[in-house]
Amino acid sequence: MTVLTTDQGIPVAGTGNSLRAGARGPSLLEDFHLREKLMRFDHERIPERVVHARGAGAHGVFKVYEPLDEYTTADFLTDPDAETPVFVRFSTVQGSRGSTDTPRDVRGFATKFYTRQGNFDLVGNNMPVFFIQDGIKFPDLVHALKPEPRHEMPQAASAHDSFWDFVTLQPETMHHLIWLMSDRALPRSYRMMQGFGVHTFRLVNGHGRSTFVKFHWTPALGTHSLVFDEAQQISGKDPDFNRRDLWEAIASGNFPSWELGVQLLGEFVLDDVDLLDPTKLVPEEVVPVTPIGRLTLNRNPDNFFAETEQVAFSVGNIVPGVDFTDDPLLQARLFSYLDTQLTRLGGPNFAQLPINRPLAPVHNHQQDGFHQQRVPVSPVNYSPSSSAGESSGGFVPFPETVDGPKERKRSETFADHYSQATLFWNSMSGWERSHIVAAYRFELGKVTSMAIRVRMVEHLNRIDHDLAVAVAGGIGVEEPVKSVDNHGRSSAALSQAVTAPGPVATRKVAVLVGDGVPARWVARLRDDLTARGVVVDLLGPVDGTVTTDDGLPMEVTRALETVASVLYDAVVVPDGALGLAADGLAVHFVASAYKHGKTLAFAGTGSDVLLRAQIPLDVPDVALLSDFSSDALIAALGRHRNFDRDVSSVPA
Ligand code: HDE
Repeated sequence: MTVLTTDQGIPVAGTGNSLRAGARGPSLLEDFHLREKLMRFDHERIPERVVHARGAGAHGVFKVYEPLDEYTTADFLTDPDAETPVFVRFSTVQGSRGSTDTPRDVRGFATKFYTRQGNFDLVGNNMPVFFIQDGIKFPDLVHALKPEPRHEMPQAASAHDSFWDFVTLQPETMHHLIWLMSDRALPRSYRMMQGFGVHTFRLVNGHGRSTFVKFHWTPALGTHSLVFDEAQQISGKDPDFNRRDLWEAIASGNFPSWELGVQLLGEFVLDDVDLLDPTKLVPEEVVPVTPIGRLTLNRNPDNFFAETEQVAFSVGNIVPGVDFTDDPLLQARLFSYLDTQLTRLGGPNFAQLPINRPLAPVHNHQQDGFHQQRVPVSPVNYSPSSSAGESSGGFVPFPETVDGPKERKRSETFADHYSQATLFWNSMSGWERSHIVAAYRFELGKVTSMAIRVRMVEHLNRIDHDLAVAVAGGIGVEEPVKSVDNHGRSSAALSQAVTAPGPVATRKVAVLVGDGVPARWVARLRDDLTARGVVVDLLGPVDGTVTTDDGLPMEVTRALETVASVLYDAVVVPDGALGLAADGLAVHFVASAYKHGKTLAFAGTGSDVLLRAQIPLDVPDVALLSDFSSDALIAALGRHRNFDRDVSSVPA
């Protein structure tokens, strides 16, 4: 058995009782074990990240498909044999560390590549554009977005006056805002969302030639979202929903993976897009995404604090062969990420923490400071010196010629704030549009100032007149007069409706059971589904067992009252389960699954439960399961949801 010791290595005899003057007497100050234990406890917390405080991380590997020497000298992008270790942290932006996983929010997608040439951090988001064009506005944006200073409300929510006051006075936010109002802000899983580097970066090859580049992550499981009502319910039912999903997938050996792709861009201004403007994207139809490698997450952290909490990303961590551009948002980030760690991680030596340590050797003359771990043995701590050689062959910045007057000025090429918001709107399917309208109505409906609502409708009217009319109608604002014509352009790649059906492995199916269910049928269905990697939970009226049609006990996974349909992707109601149709929880379960566009399958008397919930049995993805076939269910699961269903009158 391991002996319990103090931090000084002194064995302690026990940790259940403090040292007292007599069993009922006062505690003694000399109890060094008590004092040390409490001192350590009192200081367990570190400041949470000022943004992206809530997150989950995982280890993995990255491999490039083919050498990219034509574009870059970066070792991890030119050696297909190299398996580069990575650590990825996904996050929400607004909420504090203990907040829910599923608010309407942007998600962070930050990747640290531990390359042989040092650490490269790609600190991106799940949306390809950002709210503002210049980093000097970031504190204003975040102050407006975070809980209001008077009363620290609302938590992890953009639906409040200060946020909409700010964005309506800062029209460059309009493009990112419409992404935020779309289903992209509600990912079903971190494993099912895209990632983007957002800014334009450079790749630099061995001849010193630079190519502008935008980074894209594409999930193997497809890009899928929750619906807003579901996301709100999950916030209460399981606030760790996305974190748990990532953890369970990796723990069960279903390793999530993403393809890294690049848009290789030659020009500084492409049609009407200035590549230095982070509020713009380059449509994939104009410059396609070239797949270059694969990221696989294959190991959960051993300790959340040591790894996920202490990991320190920085946009400034780049390796030879990659470089920055003059995007003014990116330039500001180059200062911020290094600086913030001083407070968050308590001093300048955070790069020595195990999760931040590069695999490449570190040699320099930086020294001392809080929490120094290294014990330098060389007497030389300066450069040049008589005894130490100087380095060569390291990172050389791209020799961009820079010439201009010093001025606080935005480029004219950054002036268009609406046409890409229109592009996004035009690219949406019918159901995506209705979700966007509902989101604007919800958010603006919580804004108390009518002037702010009116201002927002005026902006929407410049994006698309029909959008503005639809939103205005829900928030008590007068219908605007059409002011501009929609340019009519669209980009199919922006819609989630056209993404191919994803694989079904790790999707969760609830089977509602009760006494009398057919044992063989349920077992066969479960085997069919689990053989394809689907997670099947048998939900019973209470924990323990139900008695099947052959009189034998069948173990249930969970009691119905401890879960909810929002935690599942599909529901099956078998034949013969006694009492289900009279169980309000079961009826509500199927009604809400239907409301959220999920697949429902039933057999025999299972239809009674659906009928009690007023669900029509003749719609395409409400499938009758017969002859033990689960094919219909699998096919529908692969399509994620049926968002075209009219569910407006479903009372759930
Ligand atoms: Fe960040 N951001 N950011 N950001 N950001 C931070 O760094 C900042 C921006 C992003 O999982 C902070 O270590 C400024 C864009 C992610 O640890 C901080 C500006 C994008 C994460 C910071 C931006 C991001 C952060 C807080 C405008 C997408 C979480 C703690 C100039 C491309 C990383 C920390 C993790 C975290 C500052 C804008 C993504 C304060 C000043 C654009 C994914 O340094």
